[in-house]
Amino acid sequence: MNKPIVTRYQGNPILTPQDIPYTVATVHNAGVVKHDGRYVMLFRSHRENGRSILGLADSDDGYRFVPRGEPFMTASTDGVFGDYEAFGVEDPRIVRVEDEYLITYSAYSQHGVRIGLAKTRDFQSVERVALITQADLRNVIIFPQKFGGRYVRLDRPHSEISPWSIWISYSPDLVHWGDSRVVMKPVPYHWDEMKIGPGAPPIRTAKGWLHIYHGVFPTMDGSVYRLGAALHDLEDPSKIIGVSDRWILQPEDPWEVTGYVHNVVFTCGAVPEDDGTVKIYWGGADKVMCVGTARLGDLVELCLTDARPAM
Ligand code: BMA
Repeated sequence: MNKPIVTRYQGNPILTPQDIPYTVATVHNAGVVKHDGRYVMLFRSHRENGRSILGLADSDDGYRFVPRGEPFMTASTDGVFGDYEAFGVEDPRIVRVEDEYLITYSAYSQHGVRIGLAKTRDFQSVERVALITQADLRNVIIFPQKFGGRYVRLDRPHSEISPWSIWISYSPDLVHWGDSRVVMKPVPYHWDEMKIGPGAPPIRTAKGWLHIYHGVFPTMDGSVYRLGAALHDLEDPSKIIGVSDRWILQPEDPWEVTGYVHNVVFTCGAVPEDDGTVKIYWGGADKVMCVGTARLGDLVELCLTDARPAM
């Protein structure tokens, strides 16, 4: 067997529904960033009506998180956000661009799923900015810097003709997006053959932008969600340098194999550390939060030396 790329934290799961001071059925798919030297986790929770809200937890070490007393974002009831968030808010990603944190989240309603963009500077208050996609688009991650004066994101439109694939789009103002192109597709008869989607916001390394994504494989016993790694060009992120042929994490621990949805590891956040490691956060079986560490160099190396085609 290959040496594991991700070392699971011994204390997993690090956050569960029982830890939350308000009633939730799940704690999963969290975006995580370091803010003022502390870790902030924005997690998704199903309420007992099956609709999702976002809650916050704080940590000094990235492993032991203390949840706050109230949810941070619940479905808006006002204006255009109210129209498109009626079924809840899900799967937040957080990225720092200049001096603001941008939060992209799935907004569900009877009109389908769209992506909302919100901003915060302090994780005390939050301001909704715009709905930045039409329907049936999920998993938007924004790069932490601009390219040629434009913001860049990876996104994942849904299509009946082509399997769910990863696209890139550009914006002058975070609100209007375009110049979209497909950059990466599932590979037939491969662990990610059914669909792929952006995972954690890309991390800058000397050899390229490292993107940890999720891939799905269909089985007779339901779908399996795993994590993989891709490397994008530093100057032109629409160019993929390499995609690891191997997955980097699959459901193995009991709380990854069994939960709200079985056999799922799903990431929305990863935090690079000064020592060359990265803390990867993932939801286990859509029910609990887990963390593990990997060496950024090992992930980059996999993309460069053991690569499958991007498309
Ligand atoms: C996807 C999304 C994720 C979830 C995953 C596994 O379609 O709904 O939020 O983690 O399925 O259930």
